[in-house]
Amino acid sequence: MEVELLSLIKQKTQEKSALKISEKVIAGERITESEGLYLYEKADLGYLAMLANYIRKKRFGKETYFNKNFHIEPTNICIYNCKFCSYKRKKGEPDSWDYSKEEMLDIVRKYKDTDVTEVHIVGGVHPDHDLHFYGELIADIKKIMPDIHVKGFTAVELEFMIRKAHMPLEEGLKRLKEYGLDSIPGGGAEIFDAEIRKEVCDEKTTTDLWLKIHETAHHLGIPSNATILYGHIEKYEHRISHMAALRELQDKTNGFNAYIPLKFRKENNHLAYIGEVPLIEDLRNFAVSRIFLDNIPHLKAYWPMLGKQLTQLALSFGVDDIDGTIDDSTKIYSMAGVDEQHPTMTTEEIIRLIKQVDLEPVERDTVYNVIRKY
Ligand code: V47
Ligand code: SF4
Repeated sequence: MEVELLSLIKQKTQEKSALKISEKVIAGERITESEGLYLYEKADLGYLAMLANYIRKKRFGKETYFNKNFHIEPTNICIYNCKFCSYKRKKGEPDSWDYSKEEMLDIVRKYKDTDVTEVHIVGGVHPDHDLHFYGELIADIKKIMPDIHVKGFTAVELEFMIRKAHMPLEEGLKRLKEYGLDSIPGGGAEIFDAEIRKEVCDEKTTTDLWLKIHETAHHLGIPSNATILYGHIEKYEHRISHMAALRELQDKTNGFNAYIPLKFRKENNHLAYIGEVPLIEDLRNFAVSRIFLDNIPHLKAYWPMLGKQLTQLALSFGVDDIDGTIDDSTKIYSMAGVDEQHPTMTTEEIIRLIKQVDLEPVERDTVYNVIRKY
């Protein structure tokens, strides 16, 4: 496979840098930040696909992961004002919501006798809700579904709820683990570069604190994911420095399971004037992420954001995971203009989507234990 790939790449490119990078990748060596930048700026898309797909196939063969999950979005009331956000509302605004604990438990009860394995909880940063409010929610969810995996709260939500409960960070995370928190989703990372972060989400948890929260969680045995929000005002160098920070932390903790690039969607927010990057840019970004981030095992295409067709294409650009079946309940993207207004896929649809591109669907749990192969 290696020899074939190298000779194919040699036929396709005379570029010295491209050849050197492919030799490194095939030898299992890490590429540098300037090589990563080269990939974004200069590399041919076909070459990127070959290299990214080579890595993906070497690790996972044709296996393509998904899980059975549902979302709870407790509230869209938020103390912050991220410019890219189409979702946040102020208290009292007509399309705001703020579910009571009982309303959220009613959502959980709908899944009680199903084979769903994960609940993903993410929402706005509500000014009144502290760690104990959410901790009790988690504990009560587990009374209804004792085996469900609770993947909950971005580092941004965690920072606020722990601060609101007047607890130090580590103690707060420990307490949430005791309540039943199993893992942390990757949101809130946005873009780590200080200047760009200031431009797009000035008030939000700083980069250092986002990284600290994930590092502390990993030390406590709470795994997590990481995201990037790309395709707005950032440049390629900022995507590279973002991934470099994650790669460095992962070297220390090995606590990240998946990297999830989130494409900026433009409707109903203050950055709408920028527009959206073309699909080709999404594919380039997936491939470079797969090649650069050599120590985060899974690369996830979040289909409710990308749409089903682009998700299928992404599977040839290094992606090995397409998230879950998801219920009707995620509004972050539908409010930002994504075509999938009711993002649900049945297990059969997910399986078909994966098989149509000659890959093998594998149902996993949140931490990638295999549940069933189809
Ligand atoms: O941090 C907000 C993003 C994130 C927009 O860990 C937007 O498995 C695009 O955390 N266009 C939250 N993106 C979502 C999140 C997540 C999603 C999927 C899987 C996982 C996981 C985590 O949503 C926010 C922000 O980056 N977001 N507005 C927008 N207009
Ligand atoms: Fe609040 Fe999250 Fe929207 Fe930022 S992205 S305003 S933190 S809901």
